[in-house]
Amino acid sequence: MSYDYLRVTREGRVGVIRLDRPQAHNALCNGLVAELGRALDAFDGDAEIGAIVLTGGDKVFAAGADIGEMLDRDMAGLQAEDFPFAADGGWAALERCRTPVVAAVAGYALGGGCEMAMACDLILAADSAKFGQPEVKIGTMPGAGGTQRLVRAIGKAKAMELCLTGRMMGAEEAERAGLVCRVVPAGELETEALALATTIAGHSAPVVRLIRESVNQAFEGPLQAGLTFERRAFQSTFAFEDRREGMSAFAEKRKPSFRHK
Ligand code: CO8
Repeated sequence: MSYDYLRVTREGRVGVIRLDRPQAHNALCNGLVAELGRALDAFDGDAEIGAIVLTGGDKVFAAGADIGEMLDRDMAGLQAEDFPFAADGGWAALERCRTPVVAAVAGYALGGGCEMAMACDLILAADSAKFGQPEVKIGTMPGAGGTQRLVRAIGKAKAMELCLTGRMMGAEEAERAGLVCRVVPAGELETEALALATTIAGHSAPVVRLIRESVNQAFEGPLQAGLTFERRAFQSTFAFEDRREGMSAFAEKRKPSFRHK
């Protein structure tokens, strides 16, 4: 598959997608989002891929939706295609992707860029990362999860401040607030993101799927429903050979060799 706005590679069992539209600070034009959907779907359907890294450039992860493209849009048109769940389905592909996606963020992750990182399963940040929802400054508002995922990730107080003022939050603050799992020196972001994704991809894929869905239950739903979901998911790992292999390997003091990767 060839791409105009992405660079797509693979490192062992990790699929790497790099947003590559540097002249527009990786603004998320429709073409880019459509390509992202294709790349994600391809990796998600590939049994040889156990995790995905989504990253951008050194200075910008993504500066949000493409403002030029949006300038002359009208409400009826956006509503008809349910933008950003556009007809080409790019954004929806990110929402439905079941392979864990690590967002590796250096520089600006703003507006739709911040929302894109938050739609991933976890965010690893370079110390240069800056997160924000500046839509209010251009007369609009977050439209792809900014007012929802940000609140769940960092709480109402800080999310409200960021969305109402457009202020950017640096990497250290983002880690303290719980938006990112870790901050690493900018020069080590790629290596660390690959290491993180490789660790995930080395585990049993069906178990990883259940853990991911269980954590998302906590993020999305009420506690009792989440606890029940988790118990059932835990119990169902006992249907996998990989569960027996993992525990046997521990007892025999050797590394497990998981069958379902
Ligand atoms: N859209 C289009 N072009 C952009 C965007 C953007 N979001 N951001 C930057 N660019 C372009 C600039 O126009 C400029 O192009 P040119 O060189 O041709 O003039 C080039 O990228 C470099 O930008 P700057 O000169 O502004 O670079 P600076 O380093 O001075 O500033 C900033 C970097 C701070 C990132 C600045 O560019 C900026 O503030 N960008 C806009 C950020 C923003 O407002 N984002 C929110 C957009 S709205 C949104 O995301 C709604 C989300 C709804 C869901 C979307 C799903 C896809």
